[in-house]
Amino acid sequence: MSGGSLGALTLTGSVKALALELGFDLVAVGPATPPEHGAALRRWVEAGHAGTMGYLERRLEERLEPERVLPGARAAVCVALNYYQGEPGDPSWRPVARYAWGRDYHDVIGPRLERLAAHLTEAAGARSRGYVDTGPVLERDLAARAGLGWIGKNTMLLHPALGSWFFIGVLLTTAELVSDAPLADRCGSCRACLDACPTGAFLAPYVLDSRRCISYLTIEHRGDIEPDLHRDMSGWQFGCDICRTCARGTGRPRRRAIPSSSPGRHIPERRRSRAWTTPRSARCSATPRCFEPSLRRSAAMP
Ligand code: B12
Ligand code: SF4
Ligand code: SF4
Repeated sequence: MSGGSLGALTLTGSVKALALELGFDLVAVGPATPPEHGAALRRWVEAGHAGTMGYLERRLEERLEPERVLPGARAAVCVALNYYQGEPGDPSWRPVARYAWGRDYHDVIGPRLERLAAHLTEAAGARSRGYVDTGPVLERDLAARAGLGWIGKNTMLLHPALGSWFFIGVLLTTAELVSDAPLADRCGSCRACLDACPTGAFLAPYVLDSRRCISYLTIEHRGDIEPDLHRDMSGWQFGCDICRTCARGTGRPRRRAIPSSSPGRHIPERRRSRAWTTPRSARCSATPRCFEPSLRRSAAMP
């Protein structure tokens, strides 16, 4: 941690302790200033790499400046929730990326961020806003600067103990907190994840063309998928974990055994029956945006 008054140090210590108590695996604090790689984000959007994810462009200026999201924001409390679970007991889960095996992570992380916000209000009268893939916040960039992990060439945020198998939550706050130091890059000359991508989605290190990414194609994309890409999609039906398996410096990922990330049974059953209609699956998994046509199309792929 660098600098800071005694009050800020105490407050930082207390919010971090509460984050761990709430079940987050990691917590780190960084500044809420414009993200370090904002220019890369702008170039990426302008080049069309976001495909049809128009929300990334619509709220670009907010992504580039946290102050626009929360006026007076001074710090970003960044948390990680491990979702690694090894191999699925039921093999019909294999074509579903691990992040979608459990309860909807927004529902798990969001309320915990609210608890952190309430603590900062009570202790320091601060205003805070929590994000977990839910707003115009460049989460990996802010979290990397806070020291929650380093950004790998596959664009994932990685941590030496967890690999890239974790969700990120970001709480922007007006509270004065003490920042942590960023972690050192561990990729070096490795490029295993880039070479492993079956659809050639990486145009260069740190540059992913969503339009070729299986995760985008099976979750975000609406409409048909080019036959050439179909062939390369290695059977994935919802998301993709191929570039997630990074061994360098990350040790063996720890298994998570909390209810929030235990696979339910309804999703594979529904996939088999090709009748993914009920909103219940949306409530119980990380698949809220996974509506019927996408799933039908995935299930029908050769
Ligand atoms: C849009 C989006 C996607 C898109 C685009 C992904 C992408 N790489 O851009 C698609 C649908 C493909 C996708 C897929 C996945 N996603 Co997603 N996604 C997002 C979302 C909503 C925005 C990301 C974004 O702004 N992308 C734009 C690009 C330009 O930004 P970026 O990926 O962060 O890239 C940065 C670096 O490359 C960096 N950079 C550029 N040049 C350089 C150079 C150097 C030297 C360095 C260090 C950095 C650097 O600058 C860029 C801008 O900050 C975030 C949530 C959020 N609000 O932040 C979740 C998020 C990134 N996704 C997440 C997850 C879990 C996934 C999947 C693993 C799901 C799956 N299993 O299928 C895959 C992973 C694919 C991958 N390799 O990224 C997690 C990532 C957690 C983590 N540990 O990193 C997030 C943070 C959600 C969350 N709250 O947990 N996702
Ligand atoms: S596989 Fe290699 S290049 Fe990719 S994130 Fe891991 S260390 Fe970095
Ligand atoms: S998630 Fe899969 S398709 Fe997307 S970049 Fe990684 S390996 Fe390639």
